[in-house]
Amino acid sequence: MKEYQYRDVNHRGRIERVTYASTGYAGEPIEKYANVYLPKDYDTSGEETRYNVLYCMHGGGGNPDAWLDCCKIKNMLDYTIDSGEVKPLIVVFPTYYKSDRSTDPEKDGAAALPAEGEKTRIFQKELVDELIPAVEGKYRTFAGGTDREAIRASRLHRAFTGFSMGGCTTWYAFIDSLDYVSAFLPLSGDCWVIEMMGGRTRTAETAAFLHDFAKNSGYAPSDYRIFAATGRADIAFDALTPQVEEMKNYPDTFIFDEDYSKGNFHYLLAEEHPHAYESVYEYLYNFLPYLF
Ligand code: FER
Repeated sequence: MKEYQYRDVNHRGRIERVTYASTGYAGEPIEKYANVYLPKDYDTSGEETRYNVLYCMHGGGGNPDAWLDCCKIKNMLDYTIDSGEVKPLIVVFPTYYKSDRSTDPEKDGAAALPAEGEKTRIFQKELVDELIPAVEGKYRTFAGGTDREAIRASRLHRAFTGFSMGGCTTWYAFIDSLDYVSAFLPLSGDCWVIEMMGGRTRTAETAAFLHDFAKNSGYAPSDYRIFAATGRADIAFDALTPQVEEMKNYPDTFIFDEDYSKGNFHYLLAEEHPHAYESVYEYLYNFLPYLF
């Protein structure tokens, strides 16, 4: 694994907020925001210049600012783009919570609050019907419009990643939003589609579910890519590692390769890294050149 060192970068991108209308768990109207990273030269690159988009989800208890506040991801994006290692892209930091700041049940919908993993699945509809239209209707991306058809047509230019519960969100993006997203980077989070921590507790069923879904999706293995990662000192290690190993048993859908430019399925295992944003942004650094 390539480690990332902080660098002084003179040509930097900037962060803007996008607000959009959504609904709470009881269907009540709410307003939310996402942070949007715009790469250097976004304003001067010209009307024809279009940008790939990476959606980047926080972990449990987080908010749209968590990634930006908890690790050197902005410096890493500025550096890799300025040095030419990574093609300029837009990175969006949303939240799967129904409020931007609080996970307090009193504010988030009291007794009817869904379980944490379920919230990350409920988010998938918001992603396609509310967040992507708000972001990609505003900025110069490859989406030719904001309806589902236009978002589907530009899926090769859209990736999704997340840390921990954001990794759980990423597996659900694969299952529920494959029509709209082509690259998936679950970082230190396993797939909870069978049950909570199912990568560890229900390994075979989790992998079989993912395989059956992919097989029946109508997409060929070359139409999607999965870049998973964690560290040996991470609480997700015991869940994600068996899940990945089991998924390797289905090479008709998940074509594993150590080389990120080959196959469609990759696993980066860092030696000592714990469960932290400061770990996972380095995994992203390793994967970024291969996303689009
Ligand atoms: C995992 C390990 C930990 C995981 C989620 C967590 C989705 C979440 C921990 C927390 O929010 O405290 O494999 O997978």
